Amino acid sequence: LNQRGLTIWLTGLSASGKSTLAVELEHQLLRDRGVHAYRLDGDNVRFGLNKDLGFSEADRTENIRRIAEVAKLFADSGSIAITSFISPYRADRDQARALHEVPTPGESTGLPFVEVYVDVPVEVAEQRDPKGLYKKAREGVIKEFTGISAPYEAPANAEIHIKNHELPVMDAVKQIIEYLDKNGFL
Ligand code: GGZ
Repeated sequence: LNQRGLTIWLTGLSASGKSTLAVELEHQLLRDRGVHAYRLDGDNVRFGLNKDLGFSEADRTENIRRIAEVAKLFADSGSIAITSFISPYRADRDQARALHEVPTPGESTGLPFVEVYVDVPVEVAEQRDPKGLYKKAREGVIKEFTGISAPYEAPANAEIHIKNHELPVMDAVKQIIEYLDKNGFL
């Protein structure tokens, strides 16, 4: 048995719907496909492993670096790692990709890295504002808020581009599962 996994890397603004998508994707992979999937998100990473990190550019870079290393371990163990972080900097996402795709010594191939751009216009995310964070960012209470006072560098070559405004979550998940099927990952 030599079954290796992969990492599905979601990127997008706060309130773009990454978490909802990740939860449903994990659920369908487990329930319908019987493959093991594990979600990494703010709740289980930023409050644990990365609780020493904030939202400066350097801290976000370190946040993403550690998450990429952990995702790679899950993928290497045969799981599908699903990461759900803003990951606003293109260079950081490219590093995460390289970490997976470049074979480690002793392996002949790297691990697949599937970047998913969860795309909603910032106006839509701000309109949703489920936690009132955009409002606080506008008021200057939260500094360096992605999309308002800190950058979001949209992916140019993501494997999957989900236009997530007014797209039902089931359709978005379907788009990802179809990609995985078509590429022989499931
Ligand atoms: C962006 C922030 C900030 C700032 C707190 N900028 O909607 P949420 O609440 O649940 O998701 C956001 C989350 C972003 O953490 P990530 O680890 O995904 O960010 S990154 O990949 O950039 O490291 C938001 C909340 O944390 N949050 N302050 N200044 N989002």
